[in-house]
Amino acid sequence: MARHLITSAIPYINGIKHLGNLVGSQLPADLYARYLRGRGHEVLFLCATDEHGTPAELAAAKAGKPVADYCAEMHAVQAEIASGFRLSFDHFGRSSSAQNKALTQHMARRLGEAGLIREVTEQQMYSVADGRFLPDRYIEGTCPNCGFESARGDQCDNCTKQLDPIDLINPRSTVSGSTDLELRETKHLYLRQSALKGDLEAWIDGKTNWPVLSTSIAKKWLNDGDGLQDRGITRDLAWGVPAQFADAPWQGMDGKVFYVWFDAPIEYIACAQEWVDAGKGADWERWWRTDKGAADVTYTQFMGKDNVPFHTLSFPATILGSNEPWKLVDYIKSFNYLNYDGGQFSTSRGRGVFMDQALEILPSDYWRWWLLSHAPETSDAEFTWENFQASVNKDLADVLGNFVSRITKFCRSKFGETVPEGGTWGPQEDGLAEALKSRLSAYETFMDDKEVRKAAAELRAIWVLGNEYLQSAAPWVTFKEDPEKAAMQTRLGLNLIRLYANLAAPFIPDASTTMLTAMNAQNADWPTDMVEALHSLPAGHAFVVPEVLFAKISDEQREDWQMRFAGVRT
Ligand code: B3M
Ligand code: ZN
Repeated sequence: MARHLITSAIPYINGIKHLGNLVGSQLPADLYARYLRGRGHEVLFLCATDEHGTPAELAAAKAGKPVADYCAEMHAVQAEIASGFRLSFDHFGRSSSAQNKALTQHMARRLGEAGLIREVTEQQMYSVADGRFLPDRYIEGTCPNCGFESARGDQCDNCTKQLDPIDLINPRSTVSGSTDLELRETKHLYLRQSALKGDLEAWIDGKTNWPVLSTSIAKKWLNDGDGLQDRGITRDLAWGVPAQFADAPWQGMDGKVFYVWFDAPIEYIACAQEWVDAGKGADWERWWRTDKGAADVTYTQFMGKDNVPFHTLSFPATILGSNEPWKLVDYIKSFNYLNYDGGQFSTSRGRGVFMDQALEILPSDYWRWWLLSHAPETSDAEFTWENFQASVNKDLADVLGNFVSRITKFCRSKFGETVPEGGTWGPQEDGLAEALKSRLSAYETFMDDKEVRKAAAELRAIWVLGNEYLQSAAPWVTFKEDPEKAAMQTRLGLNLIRLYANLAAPFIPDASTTMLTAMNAQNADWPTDMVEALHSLPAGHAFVVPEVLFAKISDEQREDWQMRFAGVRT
């Protein structure tokens, strides 16, 4: 039994996320966490809301609420939706927690004491109309790198380049739209990332098994020297972790806070403390401190590609620079973007399906299955309603759902609701067990490797094997001349349901529970021996015919939803 720490990128607090956000971090992280738990490993799976910085301030202002109240409300909303999607976080924390404040200040102090922080008096964009400095998202303009016209002050969404507000071409205030901006002097703290370049390079070079998407982005910023410019880690904002504190190794930072991207990843650690303080765990250090047991932990992070520079360079710079034995990430699984029906998901324009809306129209398993089986791993992927309808109807309703309903109903009609007795396996059954065994081993390999799409395809192939068996064994025909043989075939079919419930649990946990409950086999373990697994429900074991597992999506529903989600969320 191994120990696995898993984190998903922590979603910004400002509003409900769309399905593209979900499939880029939280959902695949949940898949992996469920899989590893299913295999008997010890897992700590953490996520939180990212509550500081300009996204939160701007959203709270728009909602007309004090930012602390806004964050508390939105945290509850996001937690509720996460549980609707069955995201099995051990804790869903908040980056505005007292734990994160203390740890962020501690990290900053360590970096300062190590000589890795510079105090810089610089010119910053000040909006005369708004009477304030314009950090990060308070300012928008044209990206100097790729020409994208709505690049934000902190990062270009188009090319992922990390930016400084003064880099933008034709800048404007996002508060008032004003272009009456001028440079004014203000003091900030800079993290001397450049001093850590060698260490970071050596560390990234050692990660030969990472997805190319993760290492290529890291190396791109390392090699052109760009990502490793020293970075300002404070902002002229009111909401955040105060940059001036009791034992700070600097003065004159009153009224300023740490940059949201400085404290957000530290929340991964603070979240484990929150988990303990909430009474859910006993010891967070054995997950995070390599001197206190975390050396045996495997740490995997999940995130969208735009977050990669911060996790491959900035956060490791904080950890390495602290010179304390914090656990560094072992594997970064990153995702491309999911597009929506010929364009992009757009939070501002309400284009696409948002997490709350998705759950209003269909149960979470439908979404989980489609999203994971189409995860944007090697390239961007696209959600279309036609494709969604086809996948749900075929994979879930026809292949899996139909198998379950056919065999359970057949058994009930001929043998009653208990696993029937009699007959012994022949070559066909041996062959099926062999085929399942090799597919299971491929499935495990893909899951271990976090190859989400390939794992989904393998799981589907496992379901197909059962259908093919049932089709050719045809117990409803066999029954007429050889009822004993039909009983054996049916018994095997019922055992397949249990097996499928088990293997599918990471993808479709609710359907899995329904299947296990119907088979009266709630405490099923991950199969280690296929022949044994296919005999685990013995003759005489009671079961019930479950409700329809998956309803098909009609053309009418599809057209209706297509219209409804085409734009402008109300
Ligand atoms: N909140 C960006 C995002 O939601 C950011 C991730 C932080 S991970 C430490 O995509
Ligand atoms: Zn750009």
